[in-house]
Amino acid sequence: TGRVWIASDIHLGPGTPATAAAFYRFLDQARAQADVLVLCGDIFDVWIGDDYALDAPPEWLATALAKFRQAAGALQLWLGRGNRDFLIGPALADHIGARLLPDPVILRTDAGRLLLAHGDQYCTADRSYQRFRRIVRSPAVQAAFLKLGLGLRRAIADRARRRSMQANRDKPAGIMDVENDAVRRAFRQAGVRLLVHGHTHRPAVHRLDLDGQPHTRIVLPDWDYDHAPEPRGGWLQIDAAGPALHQAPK
Ligand code: OKV
Ligand code: MN
Repeated sequence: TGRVWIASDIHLGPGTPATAAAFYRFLDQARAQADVLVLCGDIFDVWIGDDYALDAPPEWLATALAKFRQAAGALQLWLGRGNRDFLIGPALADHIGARLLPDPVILRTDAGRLLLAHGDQYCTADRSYQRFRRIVRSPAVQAAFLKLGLGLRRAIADRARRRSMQANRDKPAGIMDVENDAVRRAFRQAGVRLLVHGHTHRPAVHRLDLDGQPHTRIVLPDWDYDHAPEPRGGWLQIDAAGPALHQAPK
């Protein structure tokens, strides 16, 4: 597969121009240095349907789509969806020249097989989020949502985001992280020794023993050059030498 770069949780949107600029510098670097670029969810902070992006995109989004297309001209671009942009569909993937990935998915790399996931599915202690997830991931509910006009979809999204921010304020930090049981289950089911995910915004390399074998869970960083006290972002590089986390330049 050559050199694979994996990034997630960029949360692109209209209000984060510095994050977008940093991420576009990263895309230029990926075009020059990587063979495959995998984005594994929450690339966009809000996604209410591909039609919204393709019919008359606002300027920040038109720019983002052009950057993705340009990247996809030079390398293979694989697109996973997250808990925010889970409504991304084949129309967007087509438009930017990307391949949509299932979540989770097993990737074969020069460093062996790995399980790639967004990560929200392992946050099983957050029961109210998992309830929300089951509802909005149901195909019937999604089809109904996508039939609504854009104005109504936008209003529902704004409301869901406000309610979620209120709810998260009252949640202890621990329940917003992944659960070890869910991680162990995922390892056993996939039969791999390496799990890569984002979502929690707690970048780290975790080592754990499972059935007497060493396993590794790598958590990707989120990107924030607009609000964080220290700009942050980064990616995982995987080649024959193994996985290596890289920090994006300040
Ligand atoms: C994404 C999250 C908002 C978390 C709604 C059906 C339904 C899709 C939707 C609306 C919201 C995505 C699409 C958004 C993620 C939030 C708030 C919390 C924790 C429906 C299908 F049920 F209303 F009909 N949505 N948007 N949250 O604004 O991008 O992940 S969103
Ligand atoms: Mn996420």
